[in-house]
Amino acid sequence: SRHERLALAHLALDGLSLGDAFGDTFFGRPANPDAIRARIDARELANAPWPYTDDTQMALSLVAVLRDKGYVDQDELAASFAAHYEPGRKYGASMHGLLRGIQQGHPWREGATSQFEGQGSYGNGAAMRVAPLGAFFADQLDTVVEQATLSAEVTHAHPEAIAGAIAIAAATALAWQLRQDGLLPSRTEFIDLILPFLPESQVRNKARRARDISETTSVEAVAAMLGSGYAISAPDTVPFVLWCAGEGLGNYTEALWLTIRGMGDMDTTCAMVGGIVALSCPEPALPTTWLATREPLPTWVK
Ligand code: F2R
Repeated sequence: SRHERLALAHLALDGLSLGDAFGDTFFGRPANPDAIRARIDARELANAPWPYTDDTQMALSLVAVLRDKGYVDQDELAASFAAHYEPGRKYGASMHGLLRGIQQGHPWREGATSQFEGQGSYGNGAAMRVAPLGAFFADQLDTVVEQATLSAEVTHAHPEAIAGAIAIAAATALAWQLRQDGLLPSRTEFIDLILPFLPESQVRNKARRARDISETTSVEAVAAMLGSGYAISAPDTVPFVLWCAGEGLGNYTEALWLTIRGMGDMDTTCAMVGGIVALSCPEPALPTTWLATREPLPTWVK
């Protein structure tokens, strides 16, 4: 039922926003990887509150549109992104102009397709917000692919950004399906299930590499091999996220501690991994003490 779908979308939203807020507490600190690694080794959490960023802010709109419409109404989604645009949430550079343009009445499609001299954005912003959509349509993978594409197009017209969104949404849906079946696959098996849904792209090629990396490889080496989002692009972020999610299925906090070791775009890698892995965990999926430290989500998405 719509009610059950929405409950799954909210679980993914909590997993995503908690990952986003957790990751952001490591991000932008003095650029000293050793200090960050020492905190990770000591499992040292930042003091409350943990503010969330653009990843969550845009995911809230997606959940609100799914709640109200039951599908991705692109005009509604664009309007919601613009209505809830908060410039201080650390959006990707091109989003400011795009969302201000929509606020001023410019058509979203024109804005999205004209980004970067007509290429469209291949940033990771379409993938970072999409896990709740994968959860909402978790029992229908073809619909996940179609609706993830529609949700991406509103801001990210580049095929790589769309492939990234499909990958994260499909991973979330599959995480839920596998849990329903009582299965906890290996990372290799998990990524193998995602690959058939991905269009030909760098994201897919690198996801295949993520599937095939040997079991003894450290997360730091994987981040160096695949990229962990320093370029904040979909191909530089999503394959690493699939590797981390595949390794961390069934254990939310360990999945995030693993992901954070990869450094890079930490709020966004953790948001994506958190959204996926939340759907794979036994209840309660998320640590209540961590949830209590995250900035509360606004009431308009309830
Ligand atoms: N690191 C950020 N945001 C920057 C924070 C700036 C500032 N310090 C602040 O505090 O406000 N994280 C956020 O950005 C990522 C999501 O980005 P999104 O939504 O995809 O944005 P954008 O600008 O479209 O793409 C990101 C960058 O990718 C490069 N790029 C994309 N398409 C390109 C193309 N066709 N050609 C060339 N370059 C392209 C550009 O550098 C874009 O700015 C998330 O990590 C989010 O948390």
